[in-house]
Amino acid sequence: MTATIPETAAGEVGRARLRKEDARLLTGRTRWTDNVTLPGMLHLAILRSPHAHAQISRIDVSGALAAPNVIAAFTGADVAERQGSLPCAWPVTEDMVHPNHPALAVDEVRHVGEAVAVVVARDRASAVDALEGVEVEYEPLPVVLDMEEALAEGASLVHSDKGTNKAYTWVLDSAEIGTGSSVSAAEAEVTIQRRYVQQRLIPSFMEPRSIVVDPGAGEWTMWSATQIPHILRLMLALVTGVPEHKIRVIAPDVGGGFGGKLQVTPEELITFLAAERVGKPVKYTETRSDAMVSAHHGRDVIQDITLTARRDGTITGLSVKLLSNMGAYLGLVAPGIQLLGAQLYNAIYKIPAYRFECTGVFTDTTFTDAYRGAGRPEATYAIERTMDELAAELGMDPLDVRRRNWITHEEFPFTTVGGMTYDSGNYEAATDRAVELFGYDEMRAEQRQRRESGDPVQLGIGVSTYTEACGLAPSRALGAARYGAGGWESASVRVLPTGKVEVVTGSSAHGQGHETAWSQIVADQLGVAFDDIEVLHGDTRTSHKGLDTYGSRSLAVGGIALVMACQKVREKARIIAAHLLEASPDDLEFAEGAFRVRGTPDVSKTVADAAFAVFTAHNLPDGVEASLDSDATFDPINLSFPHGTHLVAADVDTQTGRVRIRRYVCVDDCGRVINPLIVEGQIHGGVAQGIAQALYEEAVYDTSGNLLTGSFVDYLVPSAADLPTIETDRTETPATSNPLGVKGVGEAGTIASTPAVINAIVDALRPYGVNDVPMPATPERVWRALRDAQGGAA
Ligand code: MCN
Repeated sequence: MTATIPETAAGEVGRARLRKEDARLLTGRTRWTDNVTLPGMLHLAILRSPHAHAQISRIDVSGALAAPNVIAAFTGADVAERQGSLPCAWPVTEDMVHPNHPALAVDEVRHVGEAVAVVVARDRASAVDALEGVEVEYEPLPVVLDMEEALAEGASLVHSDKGTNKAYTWVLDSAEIGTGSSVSAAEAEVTIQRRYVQQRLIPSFMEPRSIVVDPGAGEWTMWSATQIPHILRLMLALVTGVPEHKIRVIAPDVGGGFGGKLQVTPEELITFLAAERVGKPVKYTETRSDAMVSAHHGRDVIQDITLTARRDGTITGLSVKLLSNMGAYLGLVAPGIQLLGAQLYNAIYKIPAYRFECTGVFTDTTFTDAYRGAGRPEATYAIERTMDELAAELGMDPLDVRRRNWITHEEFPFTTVGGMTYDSGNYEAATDRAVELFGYDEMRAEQRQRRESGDPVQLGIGVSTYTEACGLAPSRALGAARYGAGGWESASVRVLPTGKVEVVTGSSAHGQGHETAWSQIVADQLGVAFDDIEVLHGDTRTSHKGLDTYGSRSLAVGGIALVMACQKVREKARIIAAHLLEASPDDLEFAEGAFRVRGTPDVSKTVADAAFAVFTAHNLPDGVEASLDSDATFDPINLSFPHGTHLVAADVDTQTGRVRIRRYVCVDDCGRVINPLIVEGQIHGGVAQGIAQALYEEAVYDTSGNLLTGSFVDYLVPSAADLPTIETDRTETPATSNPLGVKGVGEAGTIASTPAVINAIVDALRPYGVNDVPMPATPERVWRALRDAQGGAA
């Protein structure tokens, strides 16, 4: 690694700058995919399966073709050869069962909402209306929704040709990888055994997915509300056979993704196929109800966890067995999602023995894939819930049982039983600060008092001391995990003749504020004004190389590529400035955006001076090319490991089951911070999503596989009014694996918050015999948990 923090910083990094992208986003002066309108553009509507599993015995689109304004209508059978299979890029085991995933069902449907026919019309309303003219006869087949039933002998099969509903089983054993002993040998004075269920969630991005495909004259352009324009282009080329250089993918401003737009979707391929058939631009914009049944879902994992410990609270072993619902098909990275958490069940603790096993299961449901946190919220939930159970079993304070087991700050770098090497962290500092802000002792005193007085509204205190692994990379580690791509990121810096700067990044922001943060980094690196920097992204023509945005990787990987590109620009500028100053490059120092000869502070040349000299090229040193532009690619040596402590005070009404979060205090550590305002916003959004899982959101199917929560009327995304004030603070323990010392933050809030909330509820109700409440902890469920704990007499 060669990049370093600049000799002098202009002080942009660390400033709480308002986001430069917000003016256009908030006033609507931007282009979302659905605003893209092209001459002659047609509109597409999709007929979706009402059955969870059925044979398509007859399908006829002639009625649709006869409808007004309809240009084309087709079925899966019509494109059976052409459509190939949607990709899954993470074959986690050699023997993983990988069924064909058609964009349009050909002869069988496997979940409600699967696409079966397409109508292309002059306008959207005509296309939607014409769907009524498509006749489909289905022969219903047996439906399997429950993962354990799906794995049982004689279960009906989602893919009959595969002979099994098991996609894979993946194992990590500390005794085998040499990071610990075997769990079977672990000393067990106390054993805590629990089953936790991560309910199915629906990533509720604000902007539904939208796609426009222009076939050009063999020069394809796809606009898509996607998180992954680069991966999408590559996959489109592989699936359709259109040469990669003939495909341009543009992700204009994208209204949120949360992992839900980390996908090569059936709808993208269908729109491509439609444009190909009609030879004209075609647009598809989904309704919210379409999104709920067809965009991939998240979580849906059953976790069996066993923790052994000594009576003094020291953990001796941990084993975890997961069932992970894949849904009907394998999403782009779905099989690997739980693997992203596999090495984090051991969390911040020193654990001598560990075993992890995950089985992926097919069911007749919408396919699942990444959702904010992806594997890490699941891991954190299970271990942080179990730590509280251990504390309760031993009569210890939940914080004390954590303190007894956590890695102390002197012990970093620390290689965990899961096989990761945490480079830096300070769990003591974050926890001490959270305890102080929260007033932990006073809260416990109030809790005691309310317990003693028999207050019908009990106070619960929830703790979550999380860490996570993000900054998705390094490429070699991803390769070792059989992931289909690398983990590097790229950046280019172009200094224009007037000294203004264009930055091209391979990351693809969809709400994270990269234009602002990247400008702050470049401003400091080059001594250029913040407003003189333009960040370009999301278009494979301007940014031809990138691996996009997910896994809280953009700053810790893409941001470093940017630093490296800036450093190359500075070195080129130094040579030109030295020439203009008639000095040796080695004698120059760079400060406040200018090169000066050491000891001669009055004469200087800026990066802008060098840029103009490059533009005229009248007076460049011999052998120096007329360019200040630079590219860089960064592939870190390690992931980054943010951490923090979240504390929740919840009032739980023992008569109604209602939970009210009274205080939410979080102290997070994402290393060096580029923009504190963005970081705080990310934590706020993440915490809101984690609370949503704990208290509100759940995708529910009926026994026939119909999604009962198919709109926002039934799928409860909390509003600001449902959420508490989130009190944030930070500690800063720089990462040692990158030159900026940064760690990711995009998912941290979600990962930390869910167990903190449920721990608070269970803590309130423990005196009543409650030791778990399923998620989402609705008033009814809390009330039932209380009633069941009291032998049915609440
Ligand atoms: N940042 C910073 N200092 C740090 C860490 C981060 O200033 N030490 C800033 C970064 O510069 C960036 C933002 O925080 O502007 C998030 O950075 P990072 O943690 O690198 O995460 P990514 O940019 O890669 O974003 C991905 C992450 C993920 S995985 C999900 S899911 C998610 C999230 O971001 N989806 C989001 N946040 C989201 N925010 C919005 N508005 N919409 C989504 O869909």
